Amino acid sequence: MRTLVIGDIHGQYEALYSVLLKSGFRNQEERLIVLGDIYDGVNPECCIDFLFTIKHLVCVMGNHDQAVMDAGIREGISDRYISFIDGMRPYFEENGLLFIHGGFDPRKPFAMQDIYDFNGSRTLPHMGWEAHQRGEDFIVGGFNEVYVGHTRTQIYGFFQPLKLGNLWMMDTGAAPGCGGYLSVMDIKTKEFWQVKCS
Ligand SMILES: [Mn+2]
Repeated sequence: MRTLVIGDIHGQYEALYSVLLKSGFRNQEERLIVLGDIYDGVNPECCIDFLFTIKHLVCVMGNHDQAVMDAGIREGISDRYISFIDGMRPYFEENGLLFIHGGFDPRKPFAMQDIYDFNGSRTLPHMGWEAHQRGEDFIVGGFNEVYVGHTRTQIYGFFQPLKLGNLWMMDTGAAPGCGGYLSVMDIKTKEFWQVKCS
C-alpha cells in the first residue's frame, strides 16, 4: 500500500482531484497524508467532501485551518466541516517520519513548542536552505525525514518538491494567485505528480 503526501491544497478542488487521478491514487486502499491549509481559497468545502471519500486519510493542521477555528468565522460553516478541521492533527509522526505544516525550531525542545509553531514556523526551510547554500546537508535531528508545507518552494526558485537534506518541502504554490502547482509524492519512491494551479 502506498502512502502519498500532498502539499497545501488551499481550496483547489479541481487540482486536488486531478493530481490524485494522475498519481493513480486508490482511495479505498492507499493512504493520503495532507500537510494542511485546506480551508482557504475558492472551494475548500468541495475539497473536504472529496477527502471524506478517502478511507486512510491523515490531515495535519495548517495556519489557514487554524485561523478558521480561532477567528470565530465558524458561524455559517456546516458542522461536518468544522469537525473535520477540528480533527486535524498538530503533526503526524510515524516510523521516524514527521509530517507537519510549518515545522518547528530545532534549537528548542520539541515539547516546548505549540500548535502555532507547528503551523506557522519557517525555521526548518530557512535553515535547510542556508545549509544548502553552504554546500552542506541539512539534517533535522531526531527524525529520518521531515515533510513540511507552508513555505513555498518558489521562494527558492523551485516548482517541484524540494529536498534539503532530510527535509522535504511540499508546498509548490497551489494557493490562488501563486501560479504554482499542487504536488503529491509517494513517500517511499519519491515519485511525484503535479497539476498547475491558477
Ligand atoms: Mn500555511
